[in-house]
Amino acid sequence: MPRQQPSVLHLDMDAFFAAVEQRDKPSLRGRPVIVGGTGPRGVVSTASYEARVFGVRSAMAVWQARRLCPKAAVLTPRFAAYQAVSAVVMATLAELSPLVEPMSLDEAFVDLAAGDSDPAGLDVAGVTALGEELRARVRSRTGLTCSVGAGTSKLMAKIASDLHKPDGLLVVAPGEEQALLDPLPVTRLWGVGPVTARALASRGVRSVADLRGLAEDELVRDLGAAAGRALFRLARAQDDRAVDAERASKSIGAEETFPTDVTDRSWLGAQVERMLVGVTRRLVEAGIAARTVTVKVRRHDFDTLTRSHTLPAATDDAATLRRAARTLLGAVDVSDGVRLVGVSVSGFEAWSQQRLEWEAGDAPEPAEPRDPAGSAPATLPLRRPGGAAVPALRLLPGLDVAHEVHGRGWVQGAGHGRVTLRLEAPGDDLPGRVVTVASDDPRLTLALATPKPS
Ligand code: TTP
Ligand code: MG
Repeated sequence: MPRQQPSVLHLDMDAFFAAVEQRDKPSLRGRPVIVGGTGPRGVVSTASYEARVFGVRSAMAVWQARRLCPKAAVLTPRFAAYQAVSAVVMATLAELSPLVEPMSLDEAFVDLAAGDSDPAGLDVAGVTALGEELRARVRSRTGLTCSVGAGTSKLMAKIASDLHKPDGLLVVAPGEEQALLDPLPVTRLWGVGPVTARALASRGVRSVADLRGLAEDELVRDLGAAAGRALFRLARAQDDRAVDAERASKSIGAEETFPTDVTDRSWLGAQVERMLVGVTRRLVEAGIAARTVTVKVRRHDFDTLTRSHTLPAATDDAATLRRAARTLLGAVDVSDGVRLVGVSVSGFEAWSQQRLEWEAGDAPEPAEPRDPAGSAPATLPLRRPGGAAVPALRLLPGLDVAHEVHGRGWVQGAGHGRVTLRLEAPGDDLPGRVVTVASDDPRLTLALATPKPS
């Protein structure tokens, strides 16, 4: 029974990592900001809207992004800060309903009908008012904007939150679903990856309306029973997936069905690697690491097999996950043709420890005890008490520091034995001034926010 009310809500923070950086670094407000890997092969996690104007996009190489937008501040991610904001957002959503399904740090579905709101209040006017109230609460509690969508299904809610982004709200009235979907590209539907999109384009299918021109058995013939039927239904706004508070924690994966049987192993390997890029991104977004990699292959005769490998330690490192997936796929016989490949990761662990090590290199244990409640930032000395520099402690741009004389700030740049600090810190309203000190200045400490124990 499809829902009669727009009671599925989806919230997604705007330019999430970059927005947190602009909030915590007043000098960057209104300016282009790129958050990503700062090393030579770094990739953009996200960019502020000021940087997107120049064409900077998630997953682009940082060198390319810098070329498009040379004025942008390029910052290393501060996961602890993002996770703290995420906890506030998820708690705000939990006030609406007990049924919240987090999809990543900055995104979640809510089933409003599972809450104790008056069912009569879940009409378009009621959900609109609720959505505006939610957005106001998120803004006042986090200082950040989000976009909210609602509709009669997860599909509609997710598409709606994206359509009026940033800082928008869209409630899709029951009955309006098809009109909204029809002009959108098929890639907006779940499960339509680049391979499927190309196969559909070769039949002249680009929009959802075009897709509705294909009969169900044509789609089933091209994509297999499961994917073909699912796509047929999604194109008609038929989506009865429940909001599931438990799902998020089990596994993250992607799979794609091909229009023809594939025997080319290297092509299959390339598809798995492509899907793994998205899977790894979702791991990073969720702030977690995975221990187990699973590859799934459906053969021409619909015989499906899965192969898993468990790593010695949980990781969110793309190269490690790729090696494991490649080995797994290499052990599968594909000579008779393959209809579907998928890859997923599971066995999650909180990222915190790994991230701290990553941010701090091989630094020794912090000299000062960390606040066990996890709220106060711990600091790491840049020199051991005896005076020797801690070589692996990297002063990456964007990280929070404290200087005995100059006070709190963040690393704007470092090199040639010097580090430039911007003297402003989370909670400040006005831009701070810039100072340069020696990078082995014993009065300088790196402030690593300690994540709350999960
Ligand atoms: P998104 O919600 O996809 O992107 P966004 O919040 O930055 O921008 P908007 O929603 O306004 O379009 O992802 C949330 C965060 O996840 C993002 O801020 C950074 C991280 N992320 C990555 O690390 N790599 C990626 O490729 C993407 C897309 C996101
Ligand atoms: Mg977002």
